[in-house]
Amino acid sequence: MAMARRISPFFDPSTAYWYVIPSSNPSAPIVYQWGYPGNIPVPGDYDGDGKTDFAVFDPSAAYWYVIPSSNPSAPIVHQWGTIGDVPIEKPIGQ
Ligand SMILES: [Ca+2]
Repeated sequence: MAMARRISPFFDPSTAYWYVIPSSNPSAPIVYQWGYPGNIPVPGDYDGDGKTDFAVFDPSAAYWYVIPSSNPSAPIVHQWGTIGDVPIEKPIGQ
């Protein structure tokens, strides 16, 4: 039996384009622009609905920009950290 293999999404920091292969429809990759060139991708489930949200951290301003999957039309903009900080992969303790 063949194992399903998940292909990781990626983020192009020079253009701020995301490239995602959805597990529900692998033949239709999603190409999505979110963030600005130079931003750091920080995808995660910020709204707690169990789905990963598009999110970037701007190290030049220490702002986080999140598109919550539960309400994509209301992006979350949040200042957290200081200029030059580096976001870590996962919250400590999880
Ligand atoms: Ca979510």
